[in-house]
Amino acid sequence: MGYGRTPTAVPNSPSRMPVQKFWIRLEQCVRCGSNPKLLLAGREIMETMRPDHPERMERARLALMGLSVGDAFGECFFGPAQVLQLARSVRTLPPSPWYYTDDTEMALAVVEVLQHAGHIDKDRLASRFAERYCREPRRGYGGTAHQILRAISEGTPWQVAAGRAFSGMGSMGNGAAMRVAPLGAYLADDLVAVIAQARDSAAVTHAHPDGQAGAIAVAIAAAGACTLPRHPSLGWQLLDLAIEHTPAGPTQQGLHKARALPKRCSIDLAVSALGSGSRILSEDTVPFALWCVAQHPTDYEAALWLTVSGLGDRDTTCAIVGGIVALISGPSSIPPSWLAAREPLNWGQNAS
Ligand code: R7I
Ligand code: MG
Repeated sequence: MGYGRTPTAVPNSPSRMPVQKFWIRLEQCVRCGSNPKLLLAGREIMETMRPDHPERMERARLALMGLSVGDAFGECFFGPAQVLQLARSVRTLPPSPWYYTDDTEMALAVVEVLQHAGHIDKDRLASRFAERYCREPRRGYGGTAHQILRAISEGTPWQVAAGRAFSGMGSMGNGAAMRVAPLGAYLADDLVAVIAQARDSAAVTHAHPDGQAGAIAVAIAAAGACTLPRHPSLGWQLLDLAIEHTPAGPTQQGLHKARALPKRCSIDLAVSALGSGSRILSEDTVPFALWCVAQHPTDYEAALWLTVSGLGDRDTTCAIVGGIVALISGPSSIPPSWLAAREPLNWGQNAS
C-alpha cells in the first residue's frame, strides 16, 4: 500500500470520513514509528462497515432503549398477580429505580459488537457476553446461561459451552430472542442478513435450532417495524413476516397459533393458547410477545401494560415487545418518566 495516497484515491471507500481519519492516524503512526498492523486491522473492519452505519446504529439504539425500558418495567411486576392487575387498571407505575436484567445486559453486548464491527462477529459477541456476565452475574440470567457464560469466561470455546447444554441438544430458552431487536433494526433493509446474523447472534449461547428460531422471528419483526408502511394492520403484518421467515418448529407453530387467534381475543385466551414465557422457552414466549405487538403496534405504553398483564416471563416478554414497538412508534413514545425510572445503561469500559 502507498502511504502517500490521498483519501479520495482509496478504492471502494465505503465512507469517506472514517477512511480519512484512518489515513491521518496511519500517518501519525508511521511518524511515531509504531506498528501500523493494528491500524490495518481497524481498516479491515471499516471496509466491512455499511456506509450508512450511523443511521443503522441510531435504529439499533432506539430498539435498545425500548427493550431496556420494557425489561426494567416488566421486572418490577414480579409479585402477586392481583397487585399487578390493580396497578394495571389504574396504570400506577412502580417506584424507581427500575433495574434492568440480563435481557438488557446481553442486548448491550449485541449493540457494542454492531458498533464495533457492523455485523455479528460471533467470537467477539461471546467475549462481550462473558465479560458482562463476569462483571454482574446477578442480573437474572437463565439457569443454563450461567453455566455457558461462566465456561466461556474460563476459556471454553463458545461452540463447546453452548453445544453441550441440555445433553448436547443446546438451549431453546428465550434468551436469544430477548436481546436481538437491535440487530433486526440495524439490518432492517436486508432480511437475508437479518436471518443469518440473528442465527449467529443466538448460536453463541443457544445451540438448539428452536432457540435460534425465536431470535430470527424477533429480529425479522424488528426489521419489519423499521421498513413496513405505517398501516392499522402493521402488527399483524409483522406476525406474517415473522411466520414467513422463521424456520419450521415449535416457535413457528406458536406464531401460526397467534395469527389464528380471534382478532379481539382476551389476554387470558392468548396466554392459555400461547403461554407467556413461564417455561422460559422461545416457543412459549415469542408468539405471545408478537401477539402483544399486534394489539398495540403504535402505542408503547398500551403495548407494555398489556404484555405485563400476561404475567409469565414478564421482563423478557416486555423487553421483546418494547424493542419492536419503539421502532414503530419512535423514541417520543417512551414516556420520559419511564426512561428516567430505568437505571442508566452500563456501556462498560471495553465497549470498543
Ligand atoms: O435462554 P436463556 O438465556 O434464558 C433467558 C431467560 C429470560 O427470561 C431472562 O430474563 C432470564 O430470566 O432467563 O437461558 P437458558 O438457561 O439457556 O434457558 C432458560 C431456561 O429454559 C432453562 O433454565 C430451562 O428451564 C429452559 N430450557 C430448556 N428446558 C428443557 N430443554 C432451555 N432449553 C431447554 C431444553 O432444551
Ligand atoms: Mg431477564
